[in-house]
Amino acid sequence: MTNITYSPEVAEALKNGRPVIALESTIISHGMPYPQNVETAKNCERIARENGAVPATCAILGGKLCVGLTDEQLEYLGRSGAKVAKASRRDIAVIAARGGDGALTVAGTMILASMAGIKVFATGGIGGVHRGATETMDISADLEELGRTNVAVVCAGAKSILDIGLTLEYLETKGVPVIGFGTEEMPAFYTRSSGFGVDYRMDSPEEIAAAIRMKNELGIKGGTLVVNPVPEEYSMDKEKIDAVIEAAVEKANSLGIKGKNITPFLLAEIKDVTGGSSLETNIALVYNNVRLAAKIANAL
Ligand code: PSU
Ligand code: MN
Repeated sequence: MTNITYSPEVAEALKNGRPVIALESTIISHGMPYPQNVETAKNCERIARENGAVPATCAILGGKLCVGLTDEQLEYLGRSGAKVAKASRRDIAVIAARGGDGALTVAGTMILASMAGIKVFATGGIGGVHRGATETMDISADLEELGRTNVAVVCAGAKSILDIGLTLEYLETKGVPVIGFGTEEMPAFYTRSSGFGVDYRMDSPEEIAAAIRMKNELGIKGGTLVVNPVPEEYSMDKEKIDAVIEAAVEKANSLGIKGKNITPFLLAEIKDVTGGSSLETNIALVYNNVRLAAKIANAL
C-alpha cells in the first residue's frame, strides 16, 4: 500500500517471515512524561530484539503510516507529547489525508499491525468501558478493534480508571478471548488482580500461540487479549492507587472532561499525584509485556 512506510529492519523481517511485534505510540506521547517516554520506547525495542523479535513501533508521521520508527522519530514523538494528535480508528484516514502526525492508540496500532501482517502487539494497558458508561456511553474504540481485527494484544490488564467488570462483559460480547498468562485473575495494571477472573489461564507462550494459530486457521475474526500481571516486586498498594484513581475520576467529572481527552487527563493526574512510583511500575510492566509478546511471536 502506498501510504505505508516500513523501517528497513521491519521490512526485512516481514519478507523473511521472522517474528515481529507491534508497539504503540500514544503511550509515548500521551502516556508518560519526557524523557522517560523516549527511554522506555527505546528499551522496549531493545528488549524485543533481545528476545528474538523485531520491534515495529507504529505512528503516523507526515501523513505516512509508519511501521517501525527511527530513534529520531521516537524522540520527536516523546518530545512533542500531547501536541501530537492521539489517533484511533476514526482519526487515521483524516490525519493521513492531511499529511499530519498521529500517536496511535491500541486500536490504531492494531489496524497498522494488521495491514502489515503483524500478529502480536505489546503495550501497557488497553482502553475499555469507562466508569459511568451507562450514562456517558464512553467505551474505548480499543474494544471494538479487538472484536474485529486479528491481532493478539499483550497488556497488563486495564487501569481501574475503567469499569473492569463492564470491560470484560463487552469483550465477551465481542467474542474476544481473555487469556491470563500464569494467572486466573484479570490484572488491574498497577496491581496483579482486579477481583475479576479471566476466560482462560495459560502458562506458556507456546500454549497462547497455539490458540492464536487455531483462531486464524479457523478464520475466526478478531483479536485475542493476553493479560500479563505486573511483576510482583513492582505491583502497587491497591488501596493507595485506587484512592488516587478515584480522586482523578472525580476531578475529570467536575471539570467536564470528555471524549478522547479523558484517558490522557486521567493518566496525567495519576502521574502527577503519585510521581515516580507509578511511573516505575508502568515502565516495568511494559517491559514485561514486550518480553512475553516476543516469546509468543517466536512460538507462532
Ligand atoms: N491506558 C493506559 N495507558 C495508555 C492508554 C490507555 O494505561 O497509554 C492509551 C492507549 O493508547 C489506549 C488509549 O489505546 O489510551 C485509549 O484511549 P481511549 O480510552 O480514549 O480509547
Ligand atoms: Mn472514550
